[in-house]
Amino acid sequence: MRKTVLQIGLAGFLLVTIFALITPGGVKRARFQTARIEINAQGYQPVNVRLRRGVRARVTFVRTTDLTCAKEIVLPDFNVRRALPLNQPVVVSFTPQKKGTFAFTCGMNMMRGQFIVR
Ligand SMILES: [Cu+2]
Repeated sequence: MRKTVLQIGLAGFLLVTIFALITPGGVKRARFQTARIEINAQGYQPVNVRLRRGVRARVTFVRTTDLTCAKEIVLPDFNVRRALPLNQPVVVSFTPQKKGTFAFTCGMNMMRGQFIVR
């Protein structure tokens, strides 16, 4: 068994990394996908993040500024609310089960980004 990294690049969107398992029979099965979102003075970077349905996602949020109100991260559709200490990466894990767009927001629902699940 070997772990490989497949990278999917989509113009204007974050590079999402899919970690795949290659079985002895050569069948590729995605095990998890990762994304990294920085919260800086411009807001969420990137603000649109593509994910694949049915694959566990590990999304790292790292807040690098004190200039915005985004001191918490909320994923309402996935029952996630986490504090974002300055410069400390916070990994949120969830599995998107449905296609669609799913918001991530600050604690007051003012700053918004979205996961685009396909
Ligand atoms: Cu806010």
